[in-house]
Amino acid sequence: MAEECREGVSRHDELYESQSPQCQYCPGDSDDELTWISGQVDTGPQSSNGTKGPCRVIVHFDMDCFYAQVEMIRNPALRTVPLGVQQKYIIVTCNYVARELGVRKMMLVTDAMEKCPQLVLVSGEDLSPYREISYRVTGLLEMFFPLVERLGLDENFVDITELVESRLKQQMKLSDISINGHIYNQQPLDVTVQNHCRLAMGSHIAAEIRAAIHSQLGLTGCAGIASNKLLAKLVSGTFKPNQQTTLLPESTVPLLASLRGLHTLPGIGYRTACRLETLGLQSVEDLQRFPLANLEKELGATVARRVHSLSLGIDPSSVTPRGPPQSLSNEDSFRKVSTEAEVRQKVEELIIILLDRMYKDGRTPRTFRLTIRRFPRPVNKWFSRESRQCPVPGFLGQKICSGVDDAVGPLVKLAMKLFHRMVDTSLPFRLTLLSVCFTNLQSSCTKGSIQAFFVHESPGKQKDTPSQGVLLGSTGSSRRSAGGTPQLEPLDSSSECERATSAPPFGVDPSVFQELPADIQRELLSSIPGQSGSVTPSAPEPGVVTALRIPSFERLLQPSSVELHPGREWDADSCGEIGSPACDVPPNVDPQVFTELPLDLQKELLSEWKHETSPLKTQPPARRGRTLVSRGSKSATTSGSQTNNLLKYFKPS
Ligand code: DCP
Ligand code: MG
Ligand code: MG
Repeated sequence: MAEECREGVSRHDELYESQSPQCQYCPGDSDDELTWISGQVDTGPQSSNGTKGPCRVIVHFDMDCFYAQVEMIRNPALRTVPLGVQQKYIIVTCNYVARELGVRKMMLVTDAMEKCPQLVLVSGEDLSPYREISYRVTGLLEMFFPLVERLGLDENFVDITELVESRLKQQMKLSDISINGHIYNQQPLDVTVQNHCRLAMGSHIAAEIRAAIHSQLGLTGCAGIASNKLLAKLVSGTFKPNQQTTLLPESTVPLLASLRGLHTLPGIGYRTACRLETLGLQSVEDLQRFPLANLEKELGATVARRVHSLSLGIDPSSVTPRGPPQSLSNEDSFRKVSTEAEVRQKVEELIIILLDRMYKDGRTPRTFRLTIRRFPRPVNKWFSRESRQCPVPGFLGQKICSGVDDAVGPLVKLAMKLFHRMVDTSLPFRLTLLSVCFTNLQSSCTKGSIQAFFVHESPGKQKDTPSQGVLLGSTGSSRRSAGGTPQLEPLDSSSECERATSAPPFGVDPSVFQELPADIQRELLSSIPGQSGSVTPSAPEPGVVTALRIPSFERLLQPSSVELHPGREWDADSCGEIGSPACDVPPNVDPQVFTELPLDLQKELLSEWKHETSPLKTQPPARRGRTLVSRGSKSATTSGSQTNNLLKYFKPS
């Protein structure tokens, strides 16, 4: 049944938006099931399970019946009726009114209707509203805590250690400390134990955060407070809905023992659980007792140790803000698509929705990928998807990020080209899934201008971040309101502002800016509202990280195989997959880099190249690709007449 559900509800894959190239699908559906737990190791207070030394305090938040809550916010009349959110033939979630009446998450619609004939169904096929609210929740948390990590659409980890410590310093009498909410296993709080006090203080902060999420966004949710991410996640769903539970270190063992099977341990997905089962391991206790040396033989040292630690409740991984997703995709599954026309139509539908998301995201995609799944599935279901990808031509990238509709046609053409690389349409075929995906997303500011070559982003700060001036508090600092209750404060960004250096427009690396000739500096300045002509100091936006997107040396050193097709217009047929010859690119130019340039710069480079002397064009292939313009190309680098040639900005100095 579980497998069937996963098949039927392909959009669940999108829940786990790709934050890294490897983490495209949900944890249990890939090799990457340890991803969320395998990040950096925390270097703060060292006790990962709270048994020795001061522990970290981690909160895991999980929204109640998330999609259903979003639907109830959109239509408050749904609050009082049993509500199911439907994708294909599955109820992916339902509100708690429906749960009281026996409806469960991931039930077949037919079963749910049988249980609860008055169940009201809404379609949950379009994930946009859920995604939007999801980023608002994360944005709200990020306003007050620097360490926030998203997990799926409705969960966040927050490391509140610093705030706990600062509040404890202000606490007059530790004996007054109590726990807000439930204590797992009803373990008595011992205020003489340092970590009990830390977690107890954490429970009050967690309650404040939940109250803030409710007052600002109208959402309820559960929280788990513990000494690491693993335990916080495990404990957060103990009491539902709209409640919170704190795990004191001594109750770790019973918490782990309560898990029903190995796959219920976060970080151990279906695949690893299967491998462990072949070793005769069924339960978390089995894994705890299994000799590590034997486990290492089966899984390799790294995975074995991690998995073994997890079974003991040890998780040193830090709460790692991941920033915006590294790819955006849209996919659909179906019983049968077996003609080229059907594929084209499906692909077009998927692309239209994806383009809208890409436009709202604001970044420019550099790579486009098409994924298919065939029927019957291959014997090894872990390799049931096939993909092909290609670079997104520069002009198309610009169309995409400027939101013009005519990006659909060229993208469909590109997708069909990729499709034909996988499927021989002269033979019968049957597909059960199509997915379109933009990856290699790059920030752009003033699109289509030189400004676009300077990254100007605030990682993790999404457009949906709620306005400042609302509530909450800071990490490491808290103040008391008139009533004496500690209050959270927004993070102070003044230190970021102090980074302002000299003349460049914000978002532009000052040292790079100063290297540019005056006319280009002017162009940059004039492309920014309120900054024209004169060179005046300006501060970066709070939290802004500046970086230069003019091709880096590393990228320039990547080999490229470029064929000459001067003067040819772009068309989908001439654009290959990554690594294959690109269309209309000057020789010695990394095609990927070239596609990142705005159209006018591409044209300018092309026309300059066409006017170059023959040595550049006849350069031997072995020397190509080291730089956008070969170091050895005298005509491009040393000619006095080339002083203001754009090409010179794309070579290492
Ligand atoms: N979801 C989905 N497919 C799945 C699992 C979940 O589409 N296989 C969606 C619907 C959920 C949302 O993800 O609303 C969050 O998943 P949760 O497991 O947190 O479930 P809910 O938030 O709906 O309910 P709960 O109150 O139990 O957390
Ligand atoms: Mg939830
Ligand atoms: Mg959840």
